Amino acid sequence: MNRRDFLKAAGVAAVSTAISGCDAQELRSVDITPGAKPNFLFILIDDMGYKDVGFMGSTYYETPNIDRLSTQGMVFTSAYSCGPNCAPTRASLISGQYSPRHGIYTVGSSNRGIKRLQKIIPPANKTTLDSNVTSIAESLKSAGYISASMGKWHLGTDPELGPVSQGFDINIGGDKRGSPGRGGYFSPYKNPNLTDGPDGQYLTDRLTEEALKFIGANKDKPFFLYLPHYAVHTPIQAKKKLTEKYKRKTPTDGQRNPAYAAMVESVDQGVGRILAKLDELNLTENTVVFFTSDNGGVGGYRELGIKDKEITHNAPLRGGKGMLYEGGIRVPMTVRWPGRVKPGSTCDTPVISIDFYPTFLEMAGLSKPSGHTLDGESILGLLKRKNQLKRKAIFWHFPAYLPAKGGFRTTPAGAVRQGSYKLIEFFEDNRIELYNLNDDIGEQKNLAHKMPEKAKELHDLLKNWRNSVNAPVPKEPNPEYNPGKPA
Ligand SMILES: [Ca+2]
Repeated sequence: MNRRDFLKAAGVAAVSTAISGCDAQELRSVDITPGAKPNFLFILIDDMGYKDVGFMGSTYYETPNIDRLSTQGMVFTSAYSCGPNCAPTRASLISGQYSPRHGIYTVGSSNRGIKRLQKIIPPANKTTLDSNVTSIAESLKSAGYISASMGKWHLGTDPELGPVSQGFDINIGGDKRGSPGRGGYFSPYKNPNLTDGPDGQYLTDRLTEEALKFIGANKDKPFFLYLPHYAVHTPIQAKKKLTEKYKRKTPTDGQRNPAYAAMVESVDQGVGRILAKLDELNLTENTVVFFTSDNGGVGGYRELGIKDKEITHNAPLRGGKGMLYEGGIRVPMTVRWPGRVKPGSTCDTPVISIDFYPTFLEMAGLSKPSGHTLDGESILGLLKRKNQLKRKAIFWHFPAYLPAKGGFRTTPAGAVRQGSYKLIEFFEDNRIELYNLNDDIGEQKNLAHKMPEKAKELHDLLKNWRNSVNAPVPKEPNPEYNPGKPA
């Protein structure tokens, strides 16, 4: 049975049973030659849900190129984003740090939504990444890499706070905004960092073109291509012909939006063209390709009693973008590195956005930058199936409100995952929820009362971590809180 059939048969959930980690059996020892620097191609899809690709079990969306990529490398079934929405994850990726260190907890302000329903005052949120952070691009630049950011940046605008300010040699299309320019996905884009193409050119295709040009122009030097597509974030705008195709297709597993499916397929076509380019230029062997998302899919609204907001469907996961339930933070992820990573391999060890920075450094044989804390751990040992990670747990801190129709997608919260257990703490009322993801990936059975010792163990871990990173926990009552007041 191939992996896709396995995932289908197992309903995806069962893949997380081997939570202890990747198969320890080693592939073949291909040691990294000191000084040999691989290229890095990092494809980051915006808002792509855990099950929005074929290799994670979707039968509605069609992603043959991404699926092929996944069969040539390792799939991580417990990959997480640092934030349940865009900006915090991106800041963590670029800095290698958990959100309390860079202060970007959410998108925009931390008190979004109806103020009279907010019980506590959340800490202020930052919307830009400090230029004094030693970014991954700066670390790679000092080792001779040329780097480009192509697509959504969302952490500030050049020259002070955009990709170039953080060490990227090239910035195409990225600034403080979290969605495409005023023109949307079709040219004229009205994006100040992207020249318009021919009328009607599709943004995903354009970013692919730019990626192909960059790879061609830099085939002889080590490069880092950060390709954070604007897709598949709103506005949901797709090529008409592709949309028509999905209109004729029967929805499956709650995935039913033809235009969104077409956006996913355009991403897939772009990935196919880029992989073909690597083949053509004989760069495949020496290029590590990462594919993942910045947060969960826009779904999980039905549980909130909201029917019309769901764009994709994250089942079997609970919730979606903007929540610390698995649907908001668990993402698809695959890594390909021919000769180093066994084709068709799977890893269930939890990994998270901050792990990429140290992974790049280890793959390139570089030491950690001085004076800059890296919170993650290199996953190279997992990829080579040599060793497990040293850390005990991973953490989230989201002290912010995110609105949903008449209420909230989330209230301020934090979370920890240790082994198969995950604890979520909601700061408004100190409510604790504990789940065993091993047999409850959908987070339906709160074990907090049944397993008080386990709950305390994880809660203590979370509190200790918050102290270690000076995470601000909101406690102050909101004087405007007045749920009885008419809207
Ligand atoms: Ca996002």
